[in-house]
Amino acid sequence: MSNGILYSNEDTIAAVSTAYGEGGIGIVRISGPDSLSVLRKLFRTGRFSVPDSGEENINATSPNTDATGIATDSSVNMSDACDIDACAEFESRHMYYGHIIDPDTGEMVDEVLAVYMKGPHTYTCEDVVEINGHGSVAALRKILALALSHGARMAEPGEFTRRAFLGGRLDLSQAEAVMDLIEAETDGSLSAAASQLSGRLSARIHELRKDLMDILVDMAVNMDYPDEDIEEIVYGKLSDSLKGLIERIRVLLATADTGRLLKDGLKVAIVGRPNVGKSSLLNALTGMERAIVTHVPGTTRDTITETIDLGGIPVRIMDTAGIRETSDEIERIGIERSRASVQEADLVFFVVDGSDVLTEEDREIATMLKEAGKKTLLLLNKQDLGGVLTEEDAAALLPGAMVKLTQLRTGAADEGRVSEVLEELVRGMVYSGSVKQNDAVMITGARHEALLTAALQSLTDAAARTAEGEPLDLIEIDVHEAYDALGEIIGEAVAGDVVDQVFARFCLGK
Ligand SMILES: Nc1nc2c(ncn2[C@@H]2O[C@H](COP(=O)(O)OP(=O)(O)OP(=O)(O)O)[C@@H](O)[C@H]2O)c(=O)[nH]1
Ligand SMILES: [Mg+2]
Repeated sequence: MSNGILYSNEDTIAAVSTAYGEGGIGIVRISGPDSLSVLRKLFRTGRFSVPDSGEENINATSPNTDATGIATDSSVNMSDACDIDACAEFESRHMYYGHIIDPDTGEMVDEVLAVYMKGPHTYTCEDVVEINGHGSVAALRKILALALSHGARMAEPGEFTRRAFLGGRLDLSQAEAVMDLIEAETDGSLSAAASQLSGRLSARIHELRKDLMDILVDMAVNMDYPDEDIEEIVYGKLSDSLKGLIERIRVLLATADTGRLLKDGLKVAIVGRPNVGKSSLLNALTGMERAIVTHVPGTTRDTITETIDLGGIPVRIMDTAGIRETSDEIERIGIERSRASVQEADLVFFVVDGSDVLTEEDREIATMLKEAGKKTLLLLNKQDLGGVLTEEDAAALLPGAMVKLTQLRTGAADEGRVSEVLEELVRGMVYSGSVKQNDAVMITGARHEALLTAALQSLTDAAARTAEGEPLDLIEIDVHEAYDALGEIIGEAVAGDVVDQVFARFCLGK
């Protein structure tokens, strides 16, 4: 493997699978053949009581007596807890109440619920144990450390999902969807990831590959038993099939722009000269007092970024320092950042004071935006003070930009509507009219897009060769390339380093 890690399914891995930090619960996950034996060494069922407390305390029970996971009236004391063989059979998929005990010291680490899931119908296709402890960083670390010193090794990032892939439960595109799902920030990103995880993209790829295989078989037959009389029919049929497949791949690829937006979101830079209402716009969009707003020009010095959900698309909004000539060192650096954020942005909100005449600064910013060639929405703000600038002025300032009249003064009556208007606008700008978010199979990954593009190219070459009447064995090479490229999307016959790259994105514990 390219990163030097030897992946083997024969060992047992463990990791904290919930986010590090304080939480109601936290989960240590263990997967592999020794999962249950690790659990047995650490876990004692029933209530835990301190020895010599005067209570009746030695009554370790088999977990079977409490298959519902509800606390029983059994209890164990520390010395009993050290008796590692005292835990009897665990029934698969039953939750057991008990404690994690350090077998070496008898120390009670955490009160937990533990579940053992026998493979292969588990997340990893292996025996899996999950220990639900309190979400304390220290306790989770300790439970993990105990698991590691009693038969498990630390999981690599993404290794649980990698095992699901190697076990054949998920194909590569579904494994990628797991990470997309974890990272999803909006309903839109979530449903795109969930659809991919459910295998809708995989199914579409399988259909395409099946049809390509039919073509390859037909071609092979005709190559083996060439029949001059039907040559025209063979080429005609081949040409039709290729055209159909090319069209279907095109339709799929057409979803890539929307898919990418749903997954990666959209970056929007708010720019303008000082005091026009940029921070007021950020606050209106986020619905909170995120940035300081004052009447003093030059209030915002640094770039402030906040993510919001606009119509299902995660939108990262960057409020920037007002752009002007300045001798102030800090402000100057802030303005450099404003310019940089324009370069980074997919979309620019350019705010001008619509109640005032245009200034030289407005024109300079407009020139910068023209040069950057970014899609821009021009907001003529402060309409409540009386509109001085007209839509014609705006069109002259930045030809091609969309224009909106706004009033963003805090507390102004229509402040809330700004986000609605902008949402409508962002949707209109980014969704290519024909794509419906919910019912289409969507391409959300750059890797998938590149492979589909490669397949499309190979098939286009094949179609051109067919039209030229070139020999079938040449055409076959192109069709085969397309077949392989599509296979790589779902992880069929892919090289180990591709798999490594896919799982390198994953977090620990997944
Ligand atoms: N009357 C009126 N005042 C507004 C409107 N929008 C913003 N303001 C006011 O204009 C002033 C500047 O607003 P900010 O949002 O801080 O402007 P900015 O563009 O972020 O300014 P800098 O950070 O200095 O570049 C504040 O006093 C706002 O309340 C508006 O639509 N109408
Ligand atoms: Mg500001």
